[in-house]
Amino acid sequence: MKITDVKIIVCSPGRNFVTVKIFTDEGLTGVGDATLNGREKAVVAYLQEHLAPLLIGRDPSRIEDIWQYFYKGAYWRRGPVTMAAIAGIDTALWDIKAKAANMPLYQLLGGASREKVLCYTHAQGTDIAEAVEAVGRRIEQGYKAIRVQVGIPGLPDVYGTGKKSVTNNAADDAFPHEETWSTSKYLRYVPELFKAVREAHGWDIELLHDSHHRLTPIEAARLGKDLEFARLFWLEDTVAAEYQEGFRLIRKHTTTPLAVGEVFNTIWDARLLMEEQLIDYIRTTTVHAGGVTAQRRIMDFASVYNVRTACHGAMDMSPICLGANLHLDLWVPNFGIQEYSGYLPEILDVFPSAWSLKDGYLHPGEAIGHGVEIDEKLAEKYPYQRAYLPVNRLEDGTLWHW
Ligand code: CS2
Ligand code: MG
Repeated sequence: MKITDVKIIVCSPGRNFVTVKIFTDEGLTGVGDATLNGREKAVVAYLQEHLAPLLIGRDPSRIEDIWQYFYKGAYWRRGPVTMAAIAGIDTALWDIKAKAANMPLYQLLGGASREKVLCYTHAQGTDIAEAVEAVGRRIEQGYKAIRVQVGIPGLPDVYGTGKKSVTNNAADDAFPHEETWSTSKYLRYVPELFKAVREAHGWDIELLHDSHHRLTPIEAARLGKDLEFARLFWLEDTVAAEYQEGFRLIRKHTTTPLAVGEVFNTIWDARLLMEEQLIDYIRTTTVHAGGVTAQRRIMDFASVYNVRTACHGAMDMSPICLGANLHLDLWVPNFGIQEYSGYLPEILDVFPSAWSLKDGYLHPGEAIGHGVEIDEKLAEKYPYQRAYLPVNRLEDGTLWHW
């Protein structure tokens, strides 16, 4: 079999997505997600100019060799743009290989290790009452695990609670939306949120929270301690994790489980965190960590150190990324949980998917390949529109972590 063409499809059904579609001389095609929220066109250029021309004529079954060729062959290794581009190609090649083998991707990885994939979804409110109500609605929908975010009194809008934050897509602005932040206001208020949620909804629901990289290690340690009463499933992205050793301080002070890694793009970003068991869940996801080939490697490495998987699954991961994640989730022995923040209906129209959701559990389905396609005709109806993730400033104007 030979690769005959590679198409990079950019569309915006509610938000921008970058999709790689690979064609072969035997009529099989495969698709992969290469979306990098807020920097989509950088990945498109990387693919169109530097990688796609090198694929024509290659044997699509040589997935590992192609991955190494693009990873080592770049010389300038790693980074979100490079690894998202490689991910789009890699995921499409695994799709083709599983189709050629006439089986769902999870069978090619080693078969199912479970019957269904536990997921968590999002609930948020501009205040505690709204957030508590939102959690109730998610429980009624059957979810077993819910991430809870809340607006902070005195701050105009906070990550995960405003319209722009929820869609992560400020397409209606020429510049990134600017949020305002106060760590002290946040640290005082979040324990109140979880006290109210536990009082209202009890203990049979798993609760998660995302600090979105904004704390210092000692502030993260304080929050972890202050939240131990709530027995969270995890506290996510407390500290921007370039300085992995910083997590030793957090670990010393709290037993609240920690999750990190959605912004990581190679195993090296998480190596020390996992080797020293400074985290409990690794959040890398297929589109940002270099595809199925690399994600499987990270998952296996994590299993050596009692770290469980927790693929990032916000709306800016396309249904293709979710589909590929779900095949890995069904196979991986050290599975933790899969994020599922849901999709706008127009997104699911553009990306017909075999995966399904029932009573808080997902399943990739039994379609051959990873089970997700792209409706190219429909995708054309949603042209790309430049959009930015928000930025975050402290009350004195200092540019902070978003
Ligand atoms: C968040 C994401 O889902 C999460 O855990 O951190 O929504 C994140 O803000 C976006 O994926 C960024 O594009
Ligand atoms: Mg997050």
